[in-house]
Amino acid sequence: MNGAESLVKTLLAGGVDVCFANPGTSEMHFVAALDSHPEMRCILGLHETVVTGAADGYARMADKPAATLLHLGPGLGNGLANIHNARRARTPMVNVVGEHAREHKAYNAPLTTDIEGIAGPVSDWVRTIASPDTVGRDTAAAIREAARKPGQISTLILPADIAWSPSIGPSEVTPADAAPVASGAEIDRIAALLKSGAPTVLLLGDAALREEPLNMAGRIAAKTGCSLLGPLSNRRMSRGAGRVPLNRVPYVVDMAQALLEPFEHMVIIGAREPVAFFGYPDSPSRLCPDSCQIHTLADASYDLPATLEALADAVGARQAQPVVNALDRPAVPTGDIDQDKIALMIAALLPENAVVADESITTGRMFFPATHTAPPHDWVQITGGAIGIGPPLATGAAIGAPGRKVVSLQADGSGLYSAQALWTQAREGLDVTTLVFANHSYAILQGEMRKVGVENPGRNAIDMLSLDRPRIDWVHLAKGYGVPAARATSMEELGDAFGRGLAEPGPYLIEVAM
Ligand SMILES: Cc1ncc(C[n+]2csc(CCOP(=O)(O)OP(=O)(O)O)c2C)c(N)n1
Repeated sequence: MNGAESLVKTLLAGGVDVCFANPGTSEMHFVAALDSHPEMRCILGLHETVVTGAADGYARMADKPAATLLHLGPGLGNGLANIHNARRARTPMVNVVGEHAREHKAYNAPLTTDIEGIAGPVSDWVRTIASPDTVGRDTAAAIREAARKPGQISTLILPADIAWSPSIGPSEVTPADAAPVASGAEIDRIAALLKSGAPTVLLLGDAALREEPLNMAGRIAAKTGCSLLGPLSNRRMSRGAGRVPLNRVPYVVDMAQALLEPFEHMVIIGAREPVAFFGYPDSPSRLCPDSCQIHTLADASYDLPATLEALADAVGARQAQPVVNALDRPAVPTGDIDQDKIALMIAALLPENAVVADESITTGRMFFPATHTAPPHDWVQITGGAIGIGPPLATGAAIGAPGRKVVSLQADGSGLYSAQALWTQAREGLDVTTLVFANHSYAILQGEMRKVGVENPGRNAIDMLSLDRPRIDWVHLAKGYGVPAARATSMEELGDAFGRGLAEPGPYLIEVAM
């Protein structure tokens, strides 16, 4: 057995059986090893940003890591933005990056780079495999580190000669250590705070946003009168009918400040203190009022469901009835298309148990209120602010959640960073219905420009923030990648096309004229 085979066998032994890939020459022995293991599902992405974004979407839904296969430093570099997003989401991921054969490195061939240097800032764990006999052990360590709560990025660098040399074989993967529960003393302190009646908000993040822990938080809120809130950007939220309604900290600083203003205490469970996305002149970075005390009961590395259960017990909330959303399917709106009507249409038509992948940027800023009452669904979104995750995220989510419809809510500018993920959706026959909000601009940045006081932008600024010269035709673009598509210019057309996309298996794209 060679090193590459040891690596594949160890991945499989560790439950990693999906590999998103864009290989090159230095990875050919690894490709051959993958080929001799059909139990590993290999999925080609036509750019590394598709590979890493899809691995993120997969892990968010499958609750276990995928592997990626990336070609030396430049391949890894192409995938960095979505590795960054995955790290912000605390998604587990095992990147396998090919490297030149060790002797060949000395000759400074064209693809030679400092791979560890490129990987370091976006990885929680990096290792270059040093011997064919440690491949199994190093791969097992990479999987174990990726699985460390709440989820980490492992990057394993595989020199070509180690891939092709004889190896002692795979290793067993030992499970990651159990996550801790908040201490009894801390639980009691927070319970006393909640019982005091002081205006308090629980900020819930990460695993606390799944159905059961969210329900437990709802019981605590029902019993104590505290408020519940989620961070702006989240890996995965359980939403819809029967679930506890949860709004997020708004993007716009004034709105966030207004929402947080009344609270004397913020209790953090699986999140971080909310801060503004950017700094602005004369605008704060922290969003809570200075008078608000921040209490971190548990960061995301804790066992959040068990921590919420312990807190519920401490305030006597186990039997309390949480407020949950009732199912409400509004009629599909008619007439001109606008953001509020799109939200209502989603609530009207979203299938039960759908997965919503959200990179809708400006158009989707207010999608949450109207979609609380849709049937139960999961919502995954861009987490690290690096745009271009939407099409791959939806692609990976569809592979990680087979049998569930994925609805991809996509801003046009962001979608163009990784539109070729549509080809992977077509090739794999993935059940993804994409709505592209075609405002033909970087609308969010036009707003940011106004915020810095530029009311009448000139030619350079207009050209940097608009996409309409020429307009991109998403219907042809999608069809070119093998995805059937339609354009909607009214709510009637949009409702029909969305219904069609949801009814038919496989990918479908609708360009929504905004
Ligand atoms: C990787 C990366 N490059 C650039 C940016 C800067 N940026 C933020 S939003 C944006 C444009 C978004 O436009 P679009 O996706 O069309 O959203 P809209 O606001 O129009 O809905 C850009 C370029 C970024 N956030 N991430």
